[in-house]
Amino acid sequence: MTEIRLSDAAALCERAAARLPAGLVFVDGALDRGDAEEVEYTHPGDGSSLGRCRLGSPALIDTAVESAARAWRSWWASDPAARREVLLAVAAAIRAATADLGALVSLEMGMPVKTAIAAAAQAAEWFSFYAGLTDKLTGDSPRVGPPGRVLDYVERVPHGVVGAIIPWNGPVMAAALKVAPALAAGNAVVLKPSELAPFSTVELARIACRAGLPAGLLNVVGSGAAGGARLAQHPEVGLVSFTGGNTAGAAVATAAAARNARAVLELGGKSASLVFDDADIARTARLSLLLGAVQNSGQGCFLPTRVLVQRGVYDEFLAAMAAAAGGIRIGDPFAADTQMGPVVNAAAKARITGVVAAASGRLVTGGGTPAGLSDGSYLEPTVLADVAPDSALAQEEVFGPVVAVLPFADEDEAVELANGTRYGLAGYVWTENLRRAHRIASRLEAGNITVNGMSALPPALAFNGWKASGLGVEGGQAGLAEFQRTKNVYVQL
Ligand code: TXE
Repeated sequence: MTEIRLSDAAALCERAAARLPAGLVFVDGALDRGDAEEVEYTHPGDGSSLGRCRLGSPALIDTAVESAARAWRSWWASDPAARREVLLAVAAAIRAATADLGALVSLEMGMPVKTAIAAAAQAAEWFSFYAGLTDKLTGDSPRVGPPGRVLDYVERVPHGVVGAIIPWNGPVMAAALKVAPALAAGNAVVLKPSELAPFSTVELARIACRAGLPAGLLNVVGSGAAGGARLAQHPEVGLVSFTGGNTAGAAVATAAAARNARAVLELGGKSASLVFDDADIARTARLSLLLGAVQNSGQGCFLPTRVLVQRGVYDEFLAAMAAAAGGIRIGDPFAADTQMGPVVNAAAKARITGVVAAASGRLVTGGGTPAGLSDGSYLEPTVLADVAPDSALAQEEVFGPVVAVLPFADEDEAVELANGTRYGLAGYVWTENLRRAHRIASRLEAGNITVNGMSALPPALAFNGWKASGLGVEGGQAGLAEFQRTKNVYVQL
């Protein structure tokens, strides 16, 4: 692979466009053009056309599931060390292709290319981590009777075919969080990316296949809600792992429950960031803007989009956020120094603009289109202060570059505000006081708490949404167990 110079944005964009897969379906190791409606794709960075592609129909989901059903049994019957080596080879192949994978993500949904490349490298880490668990799968042998009389053992075995449904906001990482553990547990995967950003995951499957992953173990069908619904309903799909919004998540969970299949759900969030008066205000204000509104243009479920600031430092904090906003480099997602790209498409830009216009609260910075960026779907990082805790902006996910700031007096009020939404995905605590950090972390009703920063989703962690934010875990040993089921064998000796 020729060295890709990040300095040449136009060349990188052209290279990505030249690498767009010719089809949105990859089944049984072969690229296939879809058989459903045709979609016109555009690059959100400048509105340029990426061409027209056909989506895959529910019938193609059936074909992909049949292919996976054929593949998983021989995969599970193979030597664990051999499975480990295959997944290590897949990880290495992803690592060698991070620039191309990252560029495809930038092209299809506008993520700044450096961030997208780093996300592809993190996806490789997930494959390496789970490769290492592939030959360490264990069971139990409970003592259920006198020695020599009875032997009981509990095996942890794969579901067989796993359905994975992901959103558009970080498709390569969203895919890795599901595909790597599912394969390590012995399953085959049918992956249904979002119809808004299907290209990078088709390429991911092609890379895995070229690296030696047997055909049929990772099938990708670029499709819309109908394809996702078919996958969730399919009788051969033992577990559905879904990442996306609450509405679609509920539909998936209902379809799975109707046939006693398991569903793991990673849903939306309105995660609170609690800034105490002993935090480094200038640093915390800048990071709060970067993490909540600039990063992926605020299009992330676990981002700190609700910032609660102790009253004594409230005005200083807001002034520092406004100052930080002035220095953000917004623009071409392929430019190496870009910090913030466009939102995913024009419809999202219009929706988010409407949310800001209707929001209660005082506009501190942003709210419009950045100067000189009328092509594409760019928005300024936007901060609204004095937001009423029970208002729509404080309660509902925007999924765009908009942060709501609210004041609080003391720890009790901060915790009450933080826990005051239907969500429970993440929580952030900014303080130099160690006891306070752990005291607050223990009181927040969310599955993922961070103190003084944000993690890059290392594969060993347990990422899980509480309340309306999800069901089940992704990452670590707990995430592997989600892709297994137990079989108890009782032997009368
Ligand atoms: O979601 P959608 P989007 C959430 C985020 C936001 C949403 C944005 O909170 O709400 O995702 O992504 C498919 N049956 N998260 O707009 O519409 C659809 O084709 C089966 C949370 O993509 O929910 C797509 O592939 N499938 C997350 C996927 O579901 C259906 C991180 C998601 O689509 C379907 C990122 C149906 N009825 C975004 N309807 C987290 N918690 O980690 C749609 N789909």
